[in-house]
Amino acid sequence: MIPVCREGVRMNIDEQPGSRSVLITGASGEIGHGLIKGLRVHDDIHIVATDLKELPEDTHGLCDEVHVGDVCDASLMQQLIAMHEVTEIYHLAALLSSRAEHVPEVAHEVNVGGTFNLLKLSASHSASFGRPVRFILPSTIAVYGMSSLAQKQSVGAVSEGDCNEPRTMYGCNKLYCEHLGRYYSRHYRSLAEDRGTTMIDFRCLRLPGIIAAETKPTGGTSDFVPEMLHAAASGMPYASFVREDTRIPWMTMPECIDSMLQIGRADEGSLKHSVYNVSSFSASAGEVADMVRASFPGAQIEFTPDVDRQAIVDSWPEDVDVSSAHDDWGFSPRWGHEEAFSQYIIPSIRTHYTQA
Ligand code: AKB
Repeated sequence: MIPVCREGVRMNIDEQPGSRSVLITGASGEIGHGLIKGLRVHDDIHIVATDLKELPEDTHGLCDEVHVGDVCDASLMQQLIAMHEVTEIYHLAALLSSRAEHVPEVAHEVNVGGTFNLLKLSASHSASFGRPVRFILPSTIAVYGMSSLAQKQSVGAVSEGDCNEPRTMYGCNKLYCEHLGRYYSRHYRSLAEDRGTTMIDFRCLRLPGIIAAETKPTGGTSDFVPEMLHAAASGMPYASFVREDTRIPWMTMPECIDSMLQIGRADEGSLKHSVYNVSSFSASAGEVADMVRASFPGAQIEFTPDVDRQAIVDSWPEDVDVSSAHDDWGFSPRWGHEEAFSQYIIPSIRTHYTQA
């Protein structure tokens, strides 16, 4: 379907009549869990969640509708978007970096194919309903690629335009999807006579490693820190697959959810870019192990690096520059390194395993 919006008129989703209808893909994953809870606080939001897997009971009950299905199934996605008159999409479904290196072609199909389908359907939906669709995509520090460990250790906090040479399929997929989103929102069908005004409002966050107390990640290469914490809290030994000096940027899950909601609500006029770095602190595996041992004195942590996974993390930056996110939409981490552990990670993970 061809977009038929009015030439020169860019409608802001926040000025539209009617309530918000949000589609969340990959909703049963770690971020979906927190995002559904965060969005539910607003009574007037209609939440439609979809995933290949059934949602856990606690989040299922917070959604207006849940569909078990594949994000690559274009007719299912079209049906969901049209039937629920979707105004916003949080597209979380993806194969993460470690999983994707086992099945790179499948990763491409899901990570790129799924995003492409949704962008195309959003453009067509916004045209037929005459309303913009806000499209929020989590991207990743995996879009960066350091050429050597020496570069990683000397380059400092990288800005969005730096070192965009990803090593992994996941990083390549996400970098391309960032460009696709920007293309659909700013240049879609730029030579077509009837192109009208694009009505995809695309916003993207480059997330660092995420640490959650209530859920455990799977399939990522930043999993060494959350795995270490969950093992210690549940009294299990842990062998880290990266060296002690391995450093990347991090953020806690509550801050990740806050930043997704914050960019989702930001005033369109203030967003100078479509892609923003976010992060709260930078820490090495060894520094985290020290904090874990201080809180769980019996913790058994050893370091037995896996050459291939180590190479992936060595290609990611030690830190990212978040000044654009701060300047354009007010991003500010809730906690620094020590506070993140003392105020959220340790108490929440203790509670989680006490109640389990
Ligand atoms: C992964 O490890 O693949 C993700 C990421 C850093 O995007 N957690």
